[in-house]
Amino acid sequence: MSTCSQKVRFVLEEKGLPWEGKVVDLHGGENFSPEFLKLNPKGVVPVLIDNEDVILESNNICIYLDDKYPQAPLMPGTPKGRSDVRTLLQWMDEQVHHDISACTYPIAFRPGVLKTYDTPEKLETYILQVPDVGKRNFRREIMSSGIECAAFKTAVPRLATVLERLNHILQNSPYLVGDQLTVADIAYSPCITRLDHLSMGIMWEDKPAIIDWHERIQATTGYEKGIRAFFVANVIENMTSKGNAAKQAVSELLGQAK
Ligand SMILES: N[C@@H](CCC(=O)N[C@@H](CS)C(=O)NCC(=O)O)C(=O)O
Repeated sequence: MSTCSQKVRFVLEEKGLPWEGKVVDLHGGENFSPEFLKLNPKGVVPVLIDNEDVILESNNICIYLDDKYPQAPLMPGTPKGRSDVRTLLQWMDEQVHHDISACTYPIAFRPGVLKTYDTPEKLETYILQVPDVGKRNFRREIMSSGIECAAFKTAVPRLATVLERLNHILQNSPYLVGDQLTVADIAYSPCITRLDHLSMGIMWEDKPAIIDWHERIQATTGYEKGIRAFFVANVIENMTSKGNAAKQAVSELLGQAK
């Protein structure tokens, strides 16, 4: 259910490339094991192993796959188009992915983490496994305050601004860059799916261009085989019911931002 892994599987399936998956138990901290950290010192998924080569960073992996396996191209044919895709991916790396985590963890994952790591000592041991010090603080804040934390309160209005921007693009174009599916659409669609699972659809219910675009994306082979086929029902049920409980807080944050 990791949004970053979803986009890589989307690309693999859209291109019809053969691949084998290995599930990494994030909740159990398998991503912090010495074996995994040897592959990715940041301790995050996805990791692509292509023959002997280890490729990191989901957006980078998508572009790598498109470069190396040119069938069903997912990058535009012009320098301007490619530059527009890279801009959207950079915004995602700088902010959007962080804000999606800042919604998912406080709303949906926090209760499960607090149940598994059920003493302050166990929780701190879990947090200290995170290689990045800034991310440790982010996780501590989320675990201590849930949807009252500053990260959540910043993420909701900031994601609303991103959705405004996407809506503006999609009012004039069937896809985020030009008239064909690109890595930009593939990178952003799991975010919409995640917010939807978190019962946060209020954020784009007045944006028909986003609704139409996402329907188009969901009808692709890549989404069907790379994302929907891997849905885990009980994880989605947990996100949706916890998201329902947070709906009021989300609409208040959206209201304050107007
Ligand atoms: N910038 C990285 C972010 C990867 C990332 O944060 N992955 C999440 C899942 S979407 C993860 O592994 N989280 C586990 C953790 O942080 O403990 C990418 O795009 O690949």
